Amino acid sequence: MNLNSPFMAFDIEMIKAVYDKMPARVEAARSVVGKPLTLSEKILYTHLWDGEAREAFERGNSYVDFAPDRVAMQDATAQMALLQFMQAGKDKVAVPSTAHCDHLILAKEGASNDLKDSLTASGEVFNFLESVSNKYGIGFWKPGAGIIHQVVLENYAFPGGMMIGTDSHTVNAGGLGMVAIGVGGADAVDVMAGMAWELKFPKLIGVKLTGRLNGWTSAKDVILKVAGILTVKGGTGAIVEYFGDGAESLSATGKGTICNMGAEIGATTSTFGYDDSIERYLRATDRSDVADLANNVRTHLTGDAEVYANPEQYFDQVIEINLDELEPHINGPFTPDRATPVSKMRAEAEANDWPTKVEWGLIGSCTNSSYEDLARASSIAKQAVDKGLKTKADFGINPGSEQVRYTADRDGLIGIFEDLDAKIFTNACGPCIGQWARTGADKQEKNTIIHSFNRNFSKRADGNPNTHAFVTSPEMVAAIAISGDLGFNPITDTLTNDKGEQVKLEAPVGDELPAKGFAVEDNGYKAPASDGSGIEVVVKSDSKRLQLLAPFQPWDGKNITGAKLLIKAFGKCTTDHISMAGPWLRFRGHLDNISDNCLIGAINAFSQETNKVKNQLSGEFGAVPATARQYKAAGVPSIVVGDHNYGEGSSREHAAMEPRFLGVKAVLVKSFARIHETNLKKQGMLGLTFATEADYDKIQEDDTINFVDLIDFAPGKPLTLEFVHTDGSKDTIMANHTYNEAQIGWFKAGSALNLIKAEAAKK
Ligand code: MIC
Ligand code: SF4
Repeated sequence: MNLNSPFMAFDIEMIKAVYDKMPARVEAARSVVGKPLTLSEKILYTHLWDGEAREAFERGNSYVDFAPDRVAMQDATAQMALLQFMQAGKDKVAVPSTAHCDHLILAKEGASNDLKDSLTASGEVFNFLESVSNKYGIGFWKPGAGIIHQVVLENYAFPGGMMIGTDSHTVNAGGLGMVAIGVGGADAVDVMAGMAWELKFPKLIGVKLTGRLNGWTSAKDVILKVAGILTVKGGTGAIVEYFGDGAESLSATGKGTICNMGAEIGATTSTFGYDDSIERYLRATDRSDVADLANNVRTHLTGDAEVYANPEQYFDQVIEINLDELEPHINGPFTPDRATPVSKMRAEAEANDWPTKVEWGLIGSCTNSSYEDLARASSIAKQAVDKGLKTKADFGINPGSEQVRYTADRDGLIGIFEDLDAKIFTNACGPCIGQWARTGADKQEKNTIIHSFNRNFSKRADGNPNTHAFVTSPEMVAAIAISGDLGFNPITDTLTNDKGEQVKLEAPVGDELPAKGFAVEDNGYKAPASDGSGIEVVVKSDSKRLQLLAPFQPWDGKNITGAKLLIKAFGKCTTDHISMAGPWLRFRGHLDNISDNCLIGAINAFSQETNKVKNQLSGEFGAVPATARQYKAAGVPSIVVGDHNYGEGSSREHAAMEPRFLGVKAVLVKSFARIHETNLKKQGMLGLTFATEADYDKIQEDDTINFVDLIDFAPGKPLTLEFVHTDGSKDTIMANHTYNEAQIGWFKAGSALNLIKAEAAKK
């Protein structure tokens, strides 16, 4: 282990401590549960806050306190997380934590210019993150170091550990056998402040993988297929545990990619048992000491044999996928669960009138540009060069980390892409999060792009609602970018080369790990000061990018009455609809400014329009944020109504803080995505669900809303709301909630942070 590496002594001691306690905790859990255990249970029980195994928790229902081992934050969410942490009254983080600058970097011309421009444009934010990290003992990864999840996989993830991160794709670390969960910043504050972290004990979905990937099929296709089976809601409240021979045959980064996109099916997280491929990856990334420690407790780092032999008895749901038969998939457009096997794409596209001419192929996003991915995709690019083909679509690549980029460059992979005129963007999120200066996007033309990212919600990559974005494996992105045709099936189809000949692309090949080992000159890490007490964190009062937080007001103890309906959102309302990313990322540290994007992407159920709602005070129609600000100024509370899986997608707590800041008191929906529901609770909002879904239809545009029994707010007791219509009639609607005693405390205090502050002040 290299002492200058970011992997500090602090971590190895922490990992030892986890492995020391694991055997006894697993044994105790096995005896109280009274049956063999899945891997997920072993990790969860090992990380119980009080360490006390007790009778089986009710899966999907019991709130349980956990003690995660570490925290990771990315720049776009770290700002809010750390602005909150600064208020928690602590000198230092209680567990190893890192901040990663990856989201705020534009993709335009290519890495060197783009990175320079982004350093200028977002320097204030990067400096803020660097100085807060330095002060509070947080490891800092500077812009260009890589995408948080690739960097975590390379440096911090370890089998059997538990981590949380302020990004929904934190789940990526499941690829190394962790239970890694995406959360809002307020949850991260709990753990960094040394407090317990609460989660509903998850349900368990087992995915048995048999066979072996072959030909054009890649790890990405496993999750594209699973997404098709489970849909964007099917994993809600569950850990997806992969096992079987097929699982063991996958590379560690491939496993990471599968776990990663578990976020797209709403899963709490996904994980794989420790095996040889994970061990190989640990050793290849300079962590032989971790592999040795893991080998000592190897049997605890995977599910019990009985579980995997009879999974139906131990998991709530079991899915089986035979990798021998799995076809490459392309998912989309507009939702990541619309799964189409490559062989059916042409017919699907024609039937649905999706443009088949592909304008851009993009490789990147989390671990979708690992060394293995770049190696396999470059093998396709190389064939194109050798066979006299050019890309018909534009082609761009964001390597996953500087270590991956440097190594891929040394091994000639980057050069191959460049021979094909690909643009190499920064080691960062780039187009995946809308940080893409795509020429012509403002014309809003109907067009198709294909990428290896996870998400393809409307407007996500380039802001154009008419861009049809499709998700596929990196190697398939390369093939389709070369053909320029969404319907191209490389398994059967040929392409015409510069001599007019018909040529075929052979199936991709590529090393799982670099034969000559990984290398890097500057990995981009900056260790924090050992004593940060003298460091001053400066936030300028006139800054447009950063704003210190003012506490939200506590509940006044009264029923909320006379509230107005701000918007009844129709259909899909993801966090991208509630708090758009792209250009708005620049305000992630400034609550007032970013609130101007509040719900601007949500579809108004009464008009099917976006960002146009009725202001009940003036009778006029206006933008959602402006209307909310008018209600707030008039002292009128408001509420938001929504459909199913409201708040799907990202972990960004801005989607909860903005409405809170703008005076919204409650969000009443058919169902919530997990992270968003917690974020609402943490920020002192009421997150409620219709007891009778059909009541959604009763809500009218001019409604005034009164809570009838909020003063009796108690766990397990539904709330009663009156919707008074303009004709004087009213509907009484029952709303369920999942608040426990402590969470009701957050609501009463105005936010969870207000409680932490009050505690800190007592000491
Ligand atoms: C995303 O992929 O949507 C993001 C950007 O990484 C988000 C976090 C964010 O909104 O900052 C996520 O997935 O949590
Ligand atoms: Fe970044 Fe995209 Fe991964 Fe989110 S999904 S962390 S935006 S690369």
